[in-house]
Amino acid sequence: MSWFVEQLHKHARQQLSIDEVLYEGRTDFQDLIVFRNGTFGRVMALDGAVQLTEADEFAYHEMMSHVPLFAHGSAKDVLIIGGGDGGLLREVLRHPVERVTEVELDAGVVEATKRHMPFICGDAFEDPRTDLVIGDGARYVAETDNRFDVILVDSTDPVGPGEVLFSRGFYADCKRCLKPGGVLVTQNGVPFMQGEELRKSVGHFRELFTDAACYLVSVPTYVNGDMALGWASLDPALRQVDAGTLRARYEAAGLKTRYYNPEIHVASFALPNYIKDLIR
Ligand code: AG3
Repeated sequence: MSWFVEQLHKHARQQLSIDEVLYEGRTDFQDLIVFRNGTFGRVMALDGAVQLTEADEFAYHEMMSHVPLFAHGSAKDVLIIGGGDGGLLREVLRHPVERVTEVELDAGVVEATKRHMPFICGDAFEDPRTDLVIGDGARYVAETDNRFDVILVDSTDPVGPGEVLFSRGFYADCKRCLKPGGVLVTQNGVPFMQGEELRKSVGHFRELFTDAACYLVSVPTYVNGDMALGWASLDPALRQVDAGTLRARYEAAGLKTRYYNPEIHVASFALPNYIKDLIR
């Protein structure tokens, strides 16, 4: 049996058995592999880091989309930075949004996942509300005149091409692109292992936005603890929407979800003390 080794950290690694390699190569920006694993189904990794698996992608994609979208309640314009596999786009499109702009740097990620994990995006890229831009997300938010209710940053970790998506300048540009009452949500790593990353991001949010926080999601293949999703908004009330209001919105939307529900939405903002201390 051969093993895929994810070495994100100096003293800890994750190993997944490879049943079959479906694709392995180099895009214009990064190394990309898609393989099959007996427990997780199809797995996609970039530069040696697991990005998503067939079995557990629902947790991350549902929490990154439905928490900000149900908190907002009437988002029309959504921007996704990254997310080339289309899983997040798929979840966002389940809401009555008017337009979803997705800016992905690496066309190779879109192509490889469309081909080898087509069930992730379904027909999301063909939806008339979708506007896929292949380009640099940091540059996009620095230059565009478009404004958004919700901005979602579905990035890799802050090494390689994803690094700029954790900078203060990038977050400031995201703020510029938010409509009043808007919210920014970011992939912020596993705080037990990547505490500095979360501390820095939330520090920038605090300087730039009215409300700065993070919430948690448990994704089996993002190992060594819960993952943090950063939350930065211009309206503190968005983070305080109660479970009853969320339930009414969730039921009106008629969504069937496997991770998200209004109770977990509220609860995901409750943080263990070691994470509270990190972002204080
Ligand atoms: N992007 C986030 C992957 C982060 C993995 N990092 C980690 N385990 N520390 C996922 C892309 C899915 N659309």
